[in-house]
Amino acid sequence: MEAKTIIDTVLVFDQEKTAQLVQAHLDQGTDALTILDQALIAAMDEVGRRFSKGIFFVPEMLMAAEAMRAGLEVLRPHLVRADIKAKGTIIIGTVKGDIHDIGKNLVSMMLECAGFNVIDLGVDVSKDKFLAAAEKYRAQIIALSALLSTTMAQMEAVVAAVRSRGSGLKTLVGGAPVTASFADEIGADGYSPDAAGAVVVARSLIA
Ligand code: B12
Repeated sequence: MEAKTIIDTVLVFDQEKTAQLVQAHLDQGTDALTILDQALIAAMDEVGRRFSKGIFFVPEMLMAAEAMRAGLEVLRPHLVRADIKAKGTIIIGTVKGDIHDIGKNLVSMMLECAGFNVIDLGVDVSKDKFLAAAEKYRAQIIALSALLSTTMAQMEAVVAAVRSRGSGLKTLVGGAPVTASFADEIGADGYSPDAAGAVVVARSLIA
């Protein structure tokens, strides 16, 4: 797969062209996960680099995110894996103060494709909202996403509240600044650096 062309269309914020190229690669037989990793996620990494260097600003990040989303919509049906059906309900959301949702949406999509019942609470979700939803839907797992080092602390608050209830409800954390050692430190039950790994960890937490 020539990933560079898709990366380029994301970097010039072209939603239509990104979607077309993703479709073209699928038509040529490229695996959906390869397109996701080597083109769409790679493009967002470059967007992050340009933001850090002051080449891109928030509007550019947002437009690139929209282009990535257009590509993701084309990929969505191809990420379905009928062979790995699992059971269980997972509440997912981006923590309070944080509005990044691309990674969270990917994790949500992969979990759904793996056969979980996923309740997506969106972004900027408070601790109380996570807990209320877990109770309402009798969830087995609360999955938390954070993309800012400042909002990682929110994860700690949710995990602590879940642990103090001692109800068997599990927590799964992730997001670019989150590490396995941070997850350990705050007492989360599971961590994964990416969406595919989130499925594996979620299954092990429920088994
Ligand atoms: C796009 C983007 C935005 C968009 C978000 C649009 C959207 N709808 O999401 C907008 C423009 C809104 C934005 C705003 C801001 N952003 Co921003 N943003 C990014 C950018 C470029 C890409 C993020 C992304 O989508 N990556 C692609 C996805 C697929 O990757 P991911 O989110 O990491 O998810 C993967 C894994 O982490 C994991 N994962 C994610 N969630 C979960 C959850 C679970 C349970 C599990 C298991 C796994 C998991 O799986 C995913 C798939 O493999 C990053 C740079 C970067 N490379 O991360 C900066 C970045 C995150 N942003 C940053 C900053 C500073 C901001 C702002 C504060 C800027 C400002 N001055 O206003 C605001 C904050 C707004 C807020 N309150 O949240 C910094 C954060 C620095 C830090 N460590 O704190 C970064 C790192 C840029 C940088 N290099 O400085 N941003």
